[in-house]
Amino acid sequence: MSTKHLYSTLSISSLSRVVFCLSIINIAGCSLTEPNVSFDGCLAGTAPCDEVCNGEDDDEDGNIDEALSEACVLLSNLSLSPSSSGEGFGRSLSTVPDLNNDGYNELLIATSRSNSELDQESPEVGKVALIDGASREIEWVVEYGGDFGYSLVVGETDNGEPYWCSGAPTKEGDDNRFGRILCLDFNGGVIDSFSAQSDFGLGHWLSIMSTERGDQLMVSEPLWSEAEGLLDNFSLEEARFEAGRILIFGLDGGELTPQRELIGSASDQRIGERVIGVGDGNDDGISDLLLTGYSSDGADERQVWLADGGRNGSLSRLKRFSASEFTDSTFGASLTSGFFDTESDIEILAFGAPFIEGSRDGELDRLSRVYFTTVTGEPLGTNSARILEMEDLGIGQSMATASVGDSDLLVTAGPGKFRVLRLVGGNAELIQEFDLPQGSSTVLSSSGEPDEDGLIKVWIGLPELGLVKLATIRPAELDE
Ligand SMILES: [Ca+2]
Ligand SMILES: [Ca+2]
Ligand SMILES: [Ca+2]
Ligand SMILES: [Ca+2]
Repeated sequence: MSTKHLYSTLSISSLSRVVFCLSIINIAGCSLTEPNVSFDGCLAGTAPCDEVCNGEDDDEDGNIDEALSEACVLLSNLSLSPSSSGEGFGRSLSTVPDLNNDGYNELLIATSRSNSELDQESPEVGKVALIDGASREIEWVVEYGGDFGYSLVVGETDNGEPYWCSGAPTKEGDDNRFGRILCLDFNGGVIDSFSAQSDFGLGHWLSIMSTERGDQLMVSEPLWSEAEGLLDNFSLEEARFEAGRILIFGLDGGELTPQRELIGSASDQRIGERVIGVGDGNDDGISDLLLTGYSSDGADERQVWLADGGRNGSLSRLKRFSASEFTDSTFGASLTSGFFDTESDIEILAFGAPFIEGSRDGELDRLSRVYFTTVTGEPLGTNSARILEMEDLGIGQSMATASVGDSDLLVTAGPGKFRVLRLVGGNAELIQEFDLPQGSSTVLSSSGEPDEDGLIKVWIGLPELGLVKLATIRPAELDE
């Protein structure tokens, strides 16, 4: 029995404003090793069979993978890659709401150096490209120095206009400012920018927090050391060394306006290497924060904290999570939240530890893990994967939340591995797993609502390979 593959390659010709162009490698064809395929009469090629999750139209009604009782998750054969040197392509990714009203969300892809290659004495130009979600052609590319594109978020102004912001964390030219954030519109025009003379750190991590008054931009600065804050009424008796800071901005009337700032409550906390807004855990009506920080007693292992989001000034921790094993400070490498439990309607928080070193039967054992908890810090189940390559990371390196109707799925990845998870009554359940190409870290972004084709798109950046891959999720048909 043979499996037939059809390979075709399509290159997009250069557009006037395009700095690099993508080639799309589309490998169509059927594979008999896909999950859930029934090896019965279908293979004889005569009668239509029941629809199963395989990317094929098994029941021959013209629709693919429809009317299934479980979400159908597939790794697409589509890959996006730049036609010239692709190193750093996919360093950050963000799905964009449908800009041209054709029923397909768009995508921003950044090309920027990896963390280990950043050199603040020698900044490089980074690029961010807007890709049309339906045609997958490049609409425009914005270039900027200072390793622009290192971080990337998409938000909405209070009057519903989408915008995007990106960090340029390295020194600009000869002046001695470190770190700039630029916010732009979707024609590629700059709306506003913010820079700070900070020790290396501003622009590494950005996050959007949704509030009733519109989206707020969270900018973290983990190595911040000062006594004076950005806001007028803020000063300490003495400077806190590497306490870290999180700035919360509004984008009102085309200006980035700092609204609040949170600083580490003691030196050495380095807060906000990762931070996201989550639900209200302490019942004061204000969204709280899930973030990383370090204990101020000099311990090296990074922790994950739930913190009071209503503060202005010193951070107030509500809960603290840490691993008892050695994680090489990868604890909290990725954070997300969603309604992941099929049996409950409460918001669940998730964080990843892509490297955990322990021992099993006296032998060194390396694992990666995703942890689930609630906004009040109640521990729930975990999901783990064994790491086979000695120095590699595993699942939990990156995460995204995919909304599939009433509940959400957690998508997580690490070098070579991609998993889709959910919770059932607090216990983690594996929905689907795929191998990814080896040799790269992973970056994930999931579209919100399904596109016109009924599919939620999860884009997978593999920056060391200069490749962006696509996984699709078709939500289960709801029983009426
Ligand atoms: Ca069908
Ligand atoms: Ca099918
Ligand atoms: Ca569109
Ligand atoms: Ca709160």
